[in-house]
Amino acid sequence: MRGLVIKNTGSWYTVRTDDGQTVESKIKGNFRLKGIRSTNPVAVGDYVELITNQEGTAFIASIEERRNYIIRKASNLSKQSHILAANVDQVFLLVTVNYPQTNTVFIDRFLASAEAYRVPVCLIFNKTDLLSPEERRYQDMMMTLYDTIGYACYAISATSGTGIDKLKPLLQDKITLLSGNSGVGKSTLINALIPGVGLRTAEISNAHNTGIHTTTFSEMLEVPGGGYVIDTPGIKGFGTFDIEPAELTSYFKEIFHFSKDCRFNNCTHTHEPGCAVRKALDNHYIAQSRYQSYLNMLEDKDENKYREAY
Ligand SMILES: Nc1nc2c(ncn2[C@@H]2O[C@H](COP(=O)(O)OP(=O)(O)OP(=O)(O)O)[C@@H](O)[C@H]2O)c(=O)[nH]1
Ligand SMILES: [Mg+2]
Ligand SMILES: [Zn+2]
Repeated sequence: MRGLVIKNTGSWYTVRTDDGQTVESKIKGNFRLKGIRSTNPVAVGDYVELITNQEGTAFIASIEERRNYIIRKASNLSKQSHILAANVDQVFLLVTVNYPQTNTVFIDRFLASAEAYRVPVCLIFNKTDLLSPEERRYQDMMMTLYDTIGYACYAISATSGTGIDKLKPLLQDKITLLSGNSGVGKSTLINALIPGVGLRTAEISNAHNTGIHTTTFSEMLEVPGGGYVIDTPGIKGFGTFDIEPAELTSYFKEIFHFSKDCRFNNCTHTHEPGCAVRKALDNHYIAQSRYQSYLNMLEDKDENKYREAY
């Protein structure tokens, strides 16, 4: 029997079968991504084949090939990875200028990883009701920057409802992954989008101005009128895998655009003469923050380690 994994709590996976049943399932055997150890070999969004048993539960016997997936290194320093979700049509990356502060390196690392799998990302700036005039100006600047690069940006308040109606049509008949730091309001936004769903939310820590990891497992929820959104646990950092410098350039859209005029086609845009990227940076066609994020990801290669802060 074929089904879609809609929830993952530890070793149990909730699967909605093609004929509309909901079956609690466990993994049979050993699934592995090529060469990568994953903390969750089966992810929300996977299509699986089930073997049901007499107790009404089932074994997951196989996974269908994934159209795409969003993967990051698990936040400890191990080689383990974590698949956020599989087979998604788009990502809403929730960011907040404050309460908590989302940093641009985190945003850019996420965007670059999504580029690697060609998953479109919208940036959703939440908690606009809390911003000071200065923070609002900063937000406008960020929205202009990312919009110019080619990422659609929306400003919303999940609690007051501002801007929510603009998001609703974007969700229709699509599978949308919601991601972002803990406390940015992912679950609150889903509660606003799907009446009665009642996801747990909690105030951020006053002492640290960060979320407290309220959502602990990923879950796919049905949107009225068609489509699904996936609520996920907040993530602190976004560690990526073995990306070559040439590849990395292509994951930063505007850097890639200018890199075509670099003198050397293996230019890393750090020290080489005739680098069109650094020239564009000097001329403010490329934002400093984006270039810093690019350098930050290049360093992964040298240090060969994941830094918790990003
Ligand atoms: N003022 C204001 N508060 C908000 C807004 N959106 C969410 N919050 C509050 O922010 C806190 C965190 O919201 P959650 O929805 O739990 O955040 P989350 O992103 O799901 O967090 P994790 O599950 O830990 O990843 C809650 O107290 C929400 O009420 C908003 O637009 N404005
Ligand atoms: Mg949550
Ligand atoms: Zn260059």
